Amino acid sequence: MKTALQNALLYGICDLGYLSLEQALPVSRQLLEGGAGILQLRAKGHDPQELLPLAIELKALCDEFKVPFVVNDHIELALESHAHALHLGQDDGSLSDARERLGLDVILGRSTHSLAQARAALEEGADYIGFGPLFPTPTKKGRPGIGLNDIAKMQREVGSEIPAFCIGGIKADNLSDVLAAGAQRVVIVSYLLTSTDVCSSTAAILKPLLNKPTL
Ligand code: 3NM
Repeated sequence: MKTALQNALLYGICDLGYLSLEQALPVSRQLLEGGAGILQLRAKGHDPQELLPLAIELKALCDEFKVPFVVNDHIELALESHAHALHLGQDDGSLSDARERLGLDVILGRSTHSLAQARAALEEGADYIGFGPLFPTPTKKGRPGIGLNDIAKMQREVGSEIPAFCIGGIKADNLSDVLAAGAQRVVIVSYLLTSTDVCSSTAAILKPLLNKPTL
């Protein structure tokens, strides 16, 4: 799955803040059919034990599409669902502890909110990073946008070593600015999950990502 991670340009999230449990699986399928190259289960405020059946279904879906399935925050849920990856925020514990419990094959991702944090995540052994939020976003309330100025530098220093996904407030009408600032890969949550046709919107977002120049 580490090769599939290298190929992923668009990171989709099955976020239970936007989707009901019933919608989670069919909408995730639409994200993957549209070309998302990696999929995360994000379920803030949910009891992780109750998420196990969904996590197992999403893992099987991701296996079908040969893309990594990522569990956000919950290491036990990642273990029990045999997820390909675990994503940890800045305050969610050390990557080396997670590595010890999950083994060398599991992909570990880290959220970063500055150039310094992006460098530190590379240093501590992250397999990929999120970098943002670029813009303020209702999906992660209360955080200022970090803007576009550091993307090119982050991309050169960190994104040349491990996949770096820009995140936060990205949608169709600002994607060209984000790409012009140097982004190579993006995570998009609310714009895709609130779209009337998730599969077509995902495919439309993927298109310029496939055609962008590399730095
Ligand atoms: N993490 P949307 S921003 C889940 O900066 C998340 O670490 C962020 O959702 C970070 O595409 C974010 O709806 C929300 O803005 C992304």
